[in-house]
Amino acid sequence: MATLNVGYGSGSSRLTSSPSLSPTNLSLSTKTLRFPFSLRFQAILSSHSPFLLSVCRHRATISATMATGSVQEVLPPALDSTSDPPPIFDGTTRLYISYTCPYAQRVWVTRNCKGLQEKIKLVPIDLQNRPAWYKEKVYPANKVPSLEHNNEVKGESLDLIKYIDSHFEGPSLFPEDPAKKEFAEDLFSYTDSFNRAVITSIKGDGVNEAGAAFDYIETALSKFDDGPFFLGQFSLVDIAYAPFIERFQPFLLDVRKYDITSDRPKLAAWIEEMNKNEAFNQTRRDPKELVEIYKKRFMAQL
Ligand SMILES: N[C@@H](CCC(=O)N[C@@H](CS)C(=O)NCC(=O)O)C(=O)O
Repeated sequence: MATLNVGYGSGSSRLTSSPSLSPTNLSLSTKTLRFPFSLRFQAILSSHSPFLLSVCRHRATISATMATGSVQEVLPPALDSTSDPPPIFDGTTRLYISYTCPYAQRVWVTRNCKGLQEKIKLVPIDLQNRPAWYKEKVYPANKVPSLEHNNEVKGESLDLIKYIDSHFEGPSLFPEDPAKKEFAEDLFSYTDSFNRAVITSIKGDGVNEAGAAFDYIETALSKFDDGPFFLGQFSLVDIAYAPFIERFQPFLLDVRKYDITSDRPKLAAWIEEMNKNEAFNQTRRDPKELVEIYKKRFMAQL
């Protein structure tokens, strides 16, 4: 069974390997050390020599979509009600996140995939003890994620991943092909229904809604056969779903004994590919922590 519980736990200050490090993880870390093949390097190569890029990609046995995580970023501690604000609107591009928010994670992964770790500064917020200045000075909606760029602050994760992809350097994470573009929009529109359906099952005592939602995903993953991702090749659509599936899979397995990959070979393959994506892995939490968060949030209401 493919599983997303690889266990790249991250503390508030640094990503560390969790005690449940699996053999898959070990090989991923080795691969990272052996092939420090940054996306920025790939972007330079692709503009100068697409052929050389493809050779390098082949040699490194990692695709552009998996590569950016090769630099292990030291993560800053989350800011809380006692923390001073950063020097807002000083020209720095800042991505305000919470380390445990799946919506913020979408934007964080996009930033990592494009190799923008130095261009877009992460500003983690402690949502449980939020600094007042965040609502007052940064983002009146008082949610994460938000992006401070060019003297403006924008929100909404799906808008932000598209904004970052089109306004910043790095490999494009969205296809040109009109059929793929159209399907991408359908899948973006489905994300909220997908999350609602699974959460309905999580709150209830059956898995009917979740099962139907994962069947929809399995069918969607079958549409293009030029790769294991939603649009064939890796794209923003994968980024939109990954943080949620990262949470749903271990929760449903642990609490409902429901394996989302059973009889869903496309989903199993997709999860396996996502597990190789270092840009994503660098944003992940220990699955046990994610299960506990969901138990507290949803099962307390039962
Ligand atoms: N639709 C928003 C949802 C963002 C969202 O709900 N973020 C949560 C954290 S996961 C939040 O900031 N909650 C704080 C609050 O609602 O007060 C998006 O896609 O960015």
